[in-house]
Amino acid sequence: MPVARPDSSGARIIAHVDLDCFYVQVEQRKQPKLRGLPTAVVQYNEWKGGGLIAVGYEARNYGVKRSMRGDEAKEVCPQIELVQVPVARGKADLSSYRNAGSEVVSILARKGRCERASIDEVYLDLTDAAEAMLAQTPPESLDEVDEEALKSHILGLESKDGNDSKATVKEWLCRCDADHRDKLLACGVLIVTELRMQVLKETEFTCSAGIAHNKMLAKLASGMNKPAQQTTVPFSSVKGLLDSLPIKKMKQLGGKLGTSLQNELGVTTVGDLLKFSEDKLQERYGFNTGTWLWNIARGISGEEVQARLLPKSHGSGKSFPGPRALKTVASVQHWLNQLCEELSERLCSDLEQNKRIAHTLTLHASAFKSSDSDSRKKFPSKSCPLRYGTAKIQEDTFNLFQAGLREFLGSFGVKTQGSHYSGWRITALSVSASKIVPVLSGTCSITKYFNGPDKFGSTSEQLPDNFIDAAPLSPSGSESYSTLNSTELQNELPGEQVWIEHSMADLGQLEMKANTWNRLDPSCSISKQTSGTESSSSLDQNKPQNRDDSRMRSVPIKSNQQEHKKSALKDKGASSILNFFKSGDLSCSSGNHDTEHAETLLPLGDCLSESNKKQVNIPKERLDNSTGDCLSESNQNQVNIPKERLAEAATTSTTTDRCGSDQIQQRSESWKLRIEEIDPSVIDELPKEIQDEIQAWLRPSKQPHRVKRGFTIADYFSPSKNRLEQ
Ligand code: DCP
Repeated sequence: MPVARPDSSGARIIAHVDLDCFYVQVEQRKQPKLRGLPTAVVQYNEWKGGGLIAVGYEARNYGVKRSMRGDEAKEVCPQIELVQVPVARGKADLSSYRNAGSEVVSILARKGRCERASIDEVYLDLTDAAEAMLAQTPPESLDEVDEEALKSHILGLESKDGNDSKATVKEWLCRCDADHRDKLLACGVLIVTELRMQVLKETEFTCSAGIAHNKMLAKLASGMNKPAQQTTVPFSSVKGLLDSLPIKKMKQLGGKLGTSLQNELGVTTVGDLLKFSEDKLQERYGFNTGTWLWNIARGISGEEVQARLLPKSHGSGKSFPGPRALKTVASVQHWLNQLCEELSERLCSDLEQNKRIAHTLTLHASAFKSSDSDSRKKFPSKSCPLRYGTAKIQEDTFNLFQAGLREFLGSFGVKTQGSHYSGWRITALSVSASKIVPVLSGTCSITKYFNGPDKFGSTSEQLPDNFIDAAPLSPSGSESYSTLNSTELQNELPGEQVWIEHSMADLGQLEMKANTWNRLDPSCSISKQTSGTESSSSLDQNKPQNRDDSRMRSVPIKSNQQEHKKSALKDKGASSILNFFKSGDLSCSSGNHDTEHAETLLPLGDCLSESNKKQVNIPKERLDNSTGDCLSESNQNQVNIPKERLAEAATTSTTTDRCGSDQIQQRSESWKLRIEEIDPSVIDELPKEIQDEIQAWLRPSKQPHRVKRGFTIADYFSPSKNRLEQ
């Protein structure tokens, strides 16, 4: 459920920047001859010309929509240029889009705190820049205002007395008698104009933007005038904007909560919410959600722009629709190996370029039992601590798959010996790496992080627990692709909410749960470098522990808890756990098993560039010796972070704004692709509203929404309980 956050006392200037028909622009930059021509990008699936996933504005003018297949698009626009998404390892390869997005982020981050919300969307907090401009060169002091800024749309502003719109905009921007909020907003308009022009100059991409006093309003505005335009929401226009905005178009109201508001309170627009008191909304939806609803009806949202320039997870996935469903272990393993290879490349690249390490490996799959294709049972997602090196990731992922498969089949009452039962089909696979944190320089170097076998072998709560339980898995195993979507998880997994939210919110501060941080060397002094809310206990730093001692334990001493788990693990991928305890990777080409627990630190070799080799060492046992796969693909996901932003760049967040406006209506109509055709690898990086929609599709079998009773204890015992039960 959404939670209200207090709005900051002063006026903020927030921009939401969204690249126009993003994949198309990337392809047009690659092939300039396509510029100006009706163009669309199609999925890697050639059936009927492939599904369109991005449509250029020239093609939109002919009526081409994202919901169409290539053949259909050709019917309405015979001259359309269809470009296929690049392919690598038999699946869509989004790296060129990711890299292009990173180029844009690098530019936008020059002016303010910057949050990369999806592959082509960014939030900026421009408050400081706007305040500075207002103090030094206020718009009212300008003789000339840039032409591009004069093309801005100011919501609620109407041209008067035959003035052309540019003159009206200029007048609005340069008013001396405007209040402080509007003056700041005018500065925001000028700053965003400049940024968009800079993006165009340096990358050749056009983007659109919304500028407002909070994220929610900025996001609503950015989609209103596309392409290559910007829209501003002055405080005085907020009511007008929200009054007519369909409730389902509002952030976090596209799903069950929005449906409940429609069906049970008769709310059709956000403005309709104004009819209800805060008490009434709280009584109906619980304290937090009630307050949140009351706030959004008034355009109030305190959600901060989080400083996050880099992706919060890496994923690689592929779907196998219809007859292409996988039905043998060998075929699953083949595809998992491909996916892991890609994931490993991206992890190494992230490590090299951004000095970040991921902690958790998660496997998601979609499956059905061949005799039961309508089944609502989901393949459980599985997670374990992530070990670097392609072979290790492949091995661990395969073990996760086997554990998931046993559980999946077990839910049908099928007992398997190994994977001999063959009545299953896999329709999608994806592997992801999450809990990505920066490697701290200084006392806690990456050397220590990766140090040795004791990370997985000497503490009581480590791998076995994580391996089986740490996955964001609902009791029914119905989790799908949203490991990092805390909002979704919040709705689905009340019991796990705290864990998810905590770890998401604190990634940058390295304040993570003990089961993750147990892997850290106890001598590491991270807590001294963090804000330290939980760090000391999480890191177990006070426990005196001699690294040499722990190294000597080639067989870890198991606690009672581990003993207790042992038998269960037999059925749940225990072999991989044993492999974790073996620090020498069998896949290492050196094959030197004598060094299993040696602490010798080898340079990362090919995985790192020369300059980085000096700084980053990884013990032999944590590396796949085929380090050639630890590529140094130049520029992959690299963001040139302006110096002044570096300090901010370590936090993470989720962003869940939704669009409003007519254009947004069009968008939602255009996402109606068939779910089985969606490549899971793309989902995490798509704009949030698309992710939400896909998540909704992934849960078709869910019970229709029934508002939960007893959101708070008070609600549960309140006299209204009976009413709520109706
Ligand atoms: N995308 C995708 N599959 C979808 C939807 C989108 O792969 N079902 C990709 C292609 C898009 C990119 O994500 O180019 C960004 O999606 P947007 O919704 O921002 O749409 P566009 O950028 O293509 O167009 P617009 O100018 O309307 O924002």
